Amino acid sequence: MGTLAEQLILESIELKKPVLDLGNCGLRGTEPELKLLAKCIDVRVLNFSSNWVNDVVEERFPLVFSSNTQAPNHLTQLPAYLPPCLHTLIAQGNSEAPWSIKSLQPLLPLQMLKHLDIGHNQLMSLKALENLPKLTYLLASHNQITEIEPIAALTQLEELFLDTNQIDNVEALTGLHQLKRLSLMNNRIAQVFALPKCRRLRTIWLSYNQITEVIIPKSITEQLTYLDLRFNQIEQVSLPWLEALPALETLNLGGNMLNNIPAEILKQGLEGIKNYLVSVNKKTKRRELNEAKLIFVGVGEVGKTELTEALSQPNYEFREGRKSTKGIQIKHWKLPNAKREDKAVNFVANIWDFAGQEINYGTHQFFLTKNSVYVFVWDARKDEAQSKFNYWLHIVTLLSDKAPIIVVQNKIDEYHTDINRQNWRKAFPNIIDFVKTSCKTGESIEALRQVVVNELLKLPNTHEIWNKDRFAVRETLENRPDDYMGHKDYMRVCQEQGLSREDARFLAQQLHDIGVILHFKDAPALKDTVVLKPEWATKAAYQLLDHPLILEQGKFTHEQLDEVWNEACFDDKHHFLLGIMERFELVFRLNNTDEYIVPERLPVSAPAPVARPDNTPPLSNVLRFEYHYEFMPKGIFSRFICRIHYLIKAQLFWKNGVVLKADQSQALITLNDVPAIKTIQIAIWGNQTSELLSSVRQHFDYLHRQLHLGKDLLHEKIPCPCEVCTTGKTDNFDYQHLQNCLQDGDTHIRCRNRTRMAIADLLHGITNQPASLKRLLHLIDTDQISEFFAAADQLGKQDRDLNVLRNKFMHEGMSDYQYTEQLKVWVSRAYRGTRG
Ligand SMILES: Nc1nc2c(ncn2[C@@H]2O[C@H](COP(=O)(O)OP(=O)(O)O)[C@@H](O)[C@H]2O)c(=O)[nH]1
Ligand SMILES: [Mg+2]
Repeated sequence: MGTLAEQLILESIELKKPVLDLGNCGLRGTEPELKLLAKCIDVRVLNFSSNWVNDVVEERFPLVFSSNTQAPNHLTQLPAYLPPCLHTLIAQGNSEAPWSIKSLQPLLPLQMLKHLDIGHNQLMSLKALENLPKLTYLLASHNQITEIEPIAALTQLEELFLDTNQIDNVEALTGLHQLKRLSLMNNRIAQVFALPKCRRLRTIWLSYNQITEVIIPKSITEQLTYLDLRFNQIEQVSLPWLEALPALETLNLGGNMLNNIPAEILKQGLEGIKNYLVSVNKKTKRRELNEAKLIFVGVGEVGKTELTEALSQPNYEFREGRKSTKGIQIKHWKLPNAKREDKAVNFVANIWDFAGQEINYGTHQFFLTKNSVYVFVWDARKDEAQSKFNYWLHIVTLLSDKAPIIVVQNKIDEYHTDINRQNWRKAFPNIIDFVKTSCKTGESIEALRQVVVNELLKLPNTHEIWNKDRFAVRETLENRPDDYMGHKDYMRVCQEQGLSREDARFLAQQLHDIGVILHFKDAPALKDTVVLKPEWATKAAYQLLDHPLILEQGKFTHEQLDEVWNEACFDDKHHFLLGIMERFELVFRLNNTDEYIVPERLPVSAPAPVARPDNTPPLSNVLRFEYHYEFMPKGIFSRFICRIHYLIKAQLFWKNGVVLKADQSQALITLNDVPAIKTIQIAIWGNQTSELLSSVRQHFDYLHRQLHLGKDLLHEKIPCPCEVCTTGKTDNFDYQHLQNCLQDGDTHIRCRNRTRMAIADLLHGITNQPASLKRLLHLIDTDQISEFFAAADQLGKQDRDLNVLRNKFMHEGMSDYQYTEQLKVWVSRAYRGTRG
């Protein structure tokens, strides 16, 4: 009887067994009986080890044990002869007592070999493996390998284990496109380590090296699910790095010197690490907005522009007689030494410097925004009336929703005087301070700067937290040289900076609000363009309003715009700019003509047919209504004309008046802005006076609302129609008062001329609009066209005209200015004859 090994070999030859287990046979590899192995032509699997890893299952290593029970083997070499058709060879030494195989030479004839386990030996070279291209599994851990160049030839390799060797260079692995698992634990891989480009790599063990950074080539990032980096010298893990590994399920980072992830987070595994990095990232990516509008207002020539220079220019020097500019100038001013709660802040004030020309007041209402600080400048040589204290303080207070105002008396080097500060402050509690300055001598400029900076820092919206990507978008927009860009282009910029579409839209609104861009998202004709330089649009507006042609006649044609906007910067944008003008209600297009009207620039006197007194019926047959303003914002009447233009009768309009016609009724509406209490008077005659009045009032209601004119500044009046009042001393009843009296059960009231009037008669024809009408008009005003049609249907108001309009909307996506006007005409018709 020979050795156990001999018995097992012979048995396997005889029985043609494919698996030959020679583990625990006390072998050294040099025994003569091992020559018999050459005859084992049926053996596919040959084992010499006491135990081995059969295969890796889900990153675990289940051990298989030899079924023999003699002394463990201790091979000093591979047997010189091996079964020729071997697929799998297990020749792994014991971890406590490594073997001493040094050469793989005997493997050379094994062209079928796929699986080789040669761990815990004394291999220094893998050279012989070059000739075994069919290998799919190689375990050569715990050897003395320094070089793995020969492995480059093993293109079928799927699993490669080379732990505990002396490898420092793994370039040879690039190109092993079948490789799924790679283990290089405890080698000499140092510093920045680029993972080999193996497309199918899913699992990598790299622990116990000296890696400081792992670079992940794009080709493998899609697949990688398991990455073990324990006990290296990694100091930082970044979110982008993690995000480049979308499939990663496990990341082991223990035993590194990470300085950007706390230990307790590391324990939470990949999800915990990711969440942590995301939250940190958000925090560091965010900062306060710290930006606001600083708006200078006041009449012309008081030194507004000079003051903006004095405040914002570090090396400012007063220069007499600088040329004044038209329109609006916008400057970006980085506040010096701004501090909030003792912390320095980078704060930018966008200074809006208005030209004081009276004739441009109409446009101010669109730029006097909330969340801004105002500086109202006056010059002591002009008194309070000349300086239009009342006007500016009122308009700013109304439109800005009581934003802080600093009242500055400038040019005190020439003259100065005192005003009753208490009174002004009582009327306008939002006045923060009164400062007296001189740009010429520099007096109190620093004091003014302090007050201004303080107020800017206090504005609540400047504390708003913004993401860095939003700032990035902003910066991109600012660095563009263009005056405007397409909305699509804007969205692309946002997308590039990582903003969602919704964020991008919201950002546009905010940038509009802080005065960085102009974007009219609610206006279909305008929303496709984002104005990057608001000055560009205002310049266009002033160029039009101040053009000799318009100053003379108050009107122009589309062709004439080529002359008005003849600069290259306005090319191709006439239509858009005209749209802005229409939107701002500075201009309207005359029904069915190519003519545009600028009401503010129309002649003051009425055309002849209106001026003739016999044109209107006796006052007793006229329905009258009036608005009395204790404060009247400029441009209100011109805007009304623009709004109501679709009812204008035969070109009967002038600067302070308009004649309307609707079916059988006519209206004469005039502005009287001479007296202290300015008035707008409405006179309507014909068959359907009540309906026409209702249309007219709807527009005034809208304007009053928009200008924040409340009951304290505005009174609705009904002129007394008694004979005495209509022929001589006129009296008015307060509309609200009449309604109250009626509600209290009164039936009659006496006018100043002692005529007893029935309250019901006085109120006859002056109905408040039905809520449904208001709603329809509101939907049009706010560009909710689909909702408008739905509401009209719900009210049962469909007719042929509405269907025509609806089709237009559905098929052409119409909802430009002209179109919405048509809708309004339809509404006013639909409501004629209905009582509130
Ligand atoms: N003496 C004097 N002149 C000033 C002062 N500030 C501005 N000016 C002059 O007043 C004129 C109008 O100034 P400007 O800033 O263009 O006024 P704006 O129309 O309100 O912007 C210019 O000639 C300035 O040089 C000042 O403090 N003292
Ligand atoms: Mg100026």
